Amino acid sequence: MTGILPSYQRFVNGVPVPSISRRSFRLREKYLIVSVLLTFAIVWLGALFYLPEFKSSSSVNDSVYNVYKRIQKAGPELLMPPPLAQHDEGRFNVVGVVRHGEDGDDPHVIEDRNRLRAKIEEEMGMKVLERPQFDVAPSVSSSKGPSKPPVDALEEPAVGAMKAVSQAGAKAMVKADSQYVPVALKPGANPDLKHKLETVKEMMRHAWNNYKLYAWGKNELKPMSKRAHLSGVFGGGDLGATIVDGLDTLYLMGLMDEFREGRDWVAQHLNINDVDSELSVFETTIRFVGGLLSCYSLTGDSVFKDKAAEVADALLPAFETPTGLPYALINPSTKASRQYHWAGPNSILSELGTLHMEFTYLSDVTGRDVYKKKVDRIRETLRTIEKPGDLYPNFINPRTGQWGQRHMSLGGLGDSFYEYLLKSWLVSGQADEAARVMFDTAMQAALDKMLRVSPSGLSYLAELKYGRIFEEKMDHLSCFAGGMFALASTTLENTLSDRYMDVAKKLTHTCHESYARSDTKLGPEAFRFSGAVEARAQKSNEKVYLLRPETFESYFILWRLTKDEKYRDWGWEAVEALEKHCRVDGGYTGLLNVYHQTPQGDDVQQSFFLAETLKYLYLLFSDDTLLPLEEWVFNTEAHPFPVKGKNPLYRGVEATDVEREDNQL
Ligand code: DMJ
Repeated sequence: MTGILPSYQRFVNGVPVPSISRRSFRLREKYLIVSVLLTFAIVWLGALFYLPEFKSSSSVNDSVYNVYKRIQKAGPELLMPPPLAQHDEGRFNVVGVVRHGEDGDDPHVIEDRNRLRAKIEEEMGMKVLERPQFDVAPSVSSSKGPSKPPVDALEEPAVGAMKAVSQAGAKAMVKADSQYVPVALKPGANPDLKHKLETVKEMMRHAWNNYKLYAWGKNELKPMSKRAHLSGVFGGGDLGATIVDGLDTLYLMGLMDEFREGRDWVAQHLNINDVDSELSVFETTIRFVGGLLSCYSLTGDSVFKDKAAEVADALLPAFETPTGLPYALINPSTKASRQYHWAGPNSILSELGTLHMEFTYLSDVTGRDVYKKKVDRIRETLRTIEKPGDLYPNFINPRTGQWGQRHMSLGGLGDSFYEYLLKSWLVSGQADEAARVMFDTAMQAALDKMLRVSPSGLSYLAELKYGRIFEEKMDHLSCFAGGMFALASTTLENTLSDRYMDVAKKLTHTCHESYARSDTKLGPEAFRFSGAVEARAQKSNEKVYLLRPETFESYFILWRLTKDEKYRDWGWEAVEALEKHCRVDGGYTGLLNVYHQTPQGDDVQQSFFLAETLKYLYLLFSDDTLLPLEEWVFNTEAHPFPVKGKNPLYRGVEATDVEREDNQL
């Protein structure tokens, strides 16, 4: 019977050939069968070879694994040597700077590794990348100890040596993987100081842990409602502003576990190009580019450098204006730029003038000129433009290069432009002389026209409009000026030096008074001098305290430069006030009215509280060897940058040929 099962009827020369057993295959079929068998064999062998963990489950696999091991033993010609054991990675090469796998590596291993790398690169036509050598600072007590400092250790036995190396290392090249070892106090330091440092460090932990708990990856924390704070200057994206801004403070305090989790977030999740809303060019530069560059100089971890360049690249379209002065806002996705509605067609002086340090340093560490060219152009426009009474109005139109209304201030809208003239000169190793000249000229005019003295003798910086005093008011933001004038005084001997130091002390005293005259002992957002009112806010929007750092910044700089104990005392008063009024279960909040005994919170933990406020308070109680002022310059967000030519952690590179070509475009 036929037909129950389908039979594969074949014909040879027209004659049916019924039996399948006697049937022979066509050539195409043979190929098919052979290739199926071959594929199966390759997959099976491949699995055995590449998945050696199968070795325990089969004796055949065992032997494959043994072959693999034998090949590995046959030498570095065939396989890359395994990475060093974790405990061998950090070598205490010089005190203050850690280098990886340098002296302790067997020279044969290094040579073999290089030969193998060259061979792979030649044969495969691709570049072999180094395994990232990220590690945190080593134990301070041993040259070969665990790879991070004890979390609570503030002391380092070899502080003297660290200083020596910093100085001797001024001209030395530093390897890309060198790290800064932060040390807050000499051994045997005063227990009171130690207690103060521990207190500030614990505040940082409280701020960080709550952000981590309730708003991780978002920009800021609402510490009272315990959720993310979404509005603000960072657009609508999840850019982890608190992480990026707070990282170098964690590092300097030796909070290495926290630093590591922040660093990993940056590596895996910081993607500015995903953001489809408007960011402030200025805020993104000072907090993100500045924070990342600072971490790069401290650690040598190239993740930070690469991310800083990625962020800056996203901002570049904002500079496409006839004068090169950037617009205020940019959308990284659409690349559309615009101004703030309230500023009309104008850009803001303190914003466009506070990019110089970050963009110049970024060019030096990447070898890409594009960033430096942008800020050099801004500088040139401002240097050559006519300036009313040697001062710079707060508004300028980037399309026409014309000043907007003639409002001048060392507070909001003007402040950090002047700060960056001084600091660009300092961080360049005093090479950027044009900046210093612009600074001294403008400051002479500012002191002549803006500096006022109240009836009771308090000095303050008032605001000008069309050359006249506009308001007898000083912003909290202007309180950075004490530190700025003190730095200007001690870094260059000129006809203004003595005046600068005198003004620095007087302004800082006034800012302290604005704190001392409030019920909370925290300073208002702005304070006035009119009639009987001195150093006190009058309008309700002036009575807020936003966790700002400027007054403590001046305490810190003046402490370092004068050694007058009162600055430390004032800083401690501030710590106690912050703990009493701003600390809540979920972090730290700003206050709505500093003149209330029990003020209401504003429910925002600003990212600059971690970047600046706590950092300056910590540095105020630490030894001068932690970020010495001759070797580090703080950007306006308190991110420390190494001084070029003086600090071996500057990490500048020569442009490669590719980058040189790129730079010419
Ligand atoms: C910070 O973002 C910077 O210090 C900026 O220059 C001014 N304002 C805040 C802190 O108050």
